[in-house]
Amino acid sequence: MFDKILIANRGEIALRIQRACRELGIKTVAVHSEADKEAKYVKLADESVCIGPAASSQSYLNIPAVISAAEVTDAEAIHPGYGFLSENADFAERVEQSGFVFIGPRAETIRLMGDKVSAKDTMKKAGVPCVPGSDGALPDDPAEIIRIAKHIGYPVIIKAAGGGGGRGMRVVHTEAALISSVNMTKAEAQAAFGNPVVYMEKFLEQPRHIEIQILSDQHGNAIYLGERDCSMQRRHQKVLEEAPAPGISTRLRDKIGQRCADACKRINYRGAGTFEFLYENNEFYFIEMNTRVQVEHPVTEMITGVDIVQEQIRVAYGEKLRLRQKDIQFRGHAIECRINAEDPYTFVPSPGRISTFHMPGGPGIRVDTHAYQNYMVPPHYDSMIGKLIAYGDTREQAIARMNIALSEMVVEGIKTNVALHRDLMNDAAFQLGETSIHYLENKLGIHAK
Ligand code: MV4
Repeated sequence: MFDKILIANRGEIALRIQRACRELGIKTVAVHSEADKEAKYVKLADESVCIGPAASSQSYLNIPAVISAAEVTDAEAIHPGYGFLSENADFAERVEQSGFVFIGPRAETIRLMGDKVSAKDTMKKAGVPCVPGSDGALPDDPAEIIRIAKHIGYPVIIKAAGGGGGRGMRVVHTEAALISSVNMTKAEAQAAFGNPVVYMEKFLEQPRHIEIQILSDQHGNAIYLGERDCSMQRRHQKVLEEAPAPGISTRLRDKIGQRCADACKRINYRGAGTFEFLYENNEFYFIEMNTRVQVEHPVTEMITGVDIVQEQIRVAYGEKLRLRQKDIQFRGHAIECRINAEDPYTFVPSPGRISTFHMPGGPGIRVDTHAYQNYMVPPHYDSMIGKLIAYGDTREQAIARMNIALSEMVVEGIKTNVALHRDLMNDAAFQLGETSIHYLENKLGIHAK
């Protein structure tokens, strides 16, 4: 196994990765910005290196600084976590060219999935069901674009190949608006991603966002770890996630999961990955693939007993997957509430010093956080300060335990979104498992474009 891993991230995921390393007997190197130098997870690592000033662009996104830190500490591999450089194909390439192992897929796989047109094309060919739409990129000829939209049927959505995660999209309801919408989306895509390529899909009105977790090794083995429902979101920021997704049958899970695992084998995928789907009228439609560990991975860990971060590391080292599909049992239900330093209803960030910090516990409760009493939440990064995960034999028990845990949780000195989570646990539609990607924004009275 690796002797030493550098963790190119911060916050709760940096601590989560350290824990996985420690259990595998691997030494850890934390890299941090000047704003994070006093954080406890930095002190907990075997070694730490300051890689730059507070601004992410000069520290956590600074590729030469991260690689130099790996060189001076003699680390063998780099774990990128989520966000920052985790899905940067150029970074993965430079890591490997510098002689380190990138804990994630090969650079070419990241690049393939980063381009949403090639990702969709690849998955369609691999037998993964996709949203009906244009066959690849839209052509230039307006008459041709009009013909494609007519064939799909309105409303349609125009998406940038270089986008993803909600960036660079536009819904079109009528033929009259089509060509100008395509042109505007292309111009925005060129400005934002340096790539004007766009594609078209049928616009699904009230879907749920359900994703499939996979693990794949470099020896032709791939398994699925079931699905997560991530529909509860606001402005493309997930608020809470759960596994399994309410109302998905074992048969449907196995069918879509096996399609994803087969696709991984076909593209010789390496590591952990997530297939993102829209789910409407009992059908899954692939939209994007994420080639990193995700924030919400713990709900899958809770219902399968698999440590996804440890498996990422083992697979990156070159080991064969130790688990076969038949070894994976889905048991119980898990919900994750993302705890953010922000106003619970305006969502305005609320950095500052945490004066009181009391975390809940008891059966089925897991807290993934790097925060503590007196911790200073820096203003420079994402506002998430931790994740509260509740497991139960049933969804009802997970909700009941989450309610108790939220009532025990005390975070003072900054604002948090705990009140929103308390509200959601008692929301009738949530309790029935009857929400969609638009539910929370409607509940909050935001009528997003
Ligand atoms: C869609 C869609 C409806 N129909 N595609 C937004 C994020 C990006 N990953 C894909 N997104 C969407 N694609 C079709 N054909 C609606 C969304 C969407 C969405 C998707 C997942 C989670 C939250 C969302 C919020 C608004 C829109």
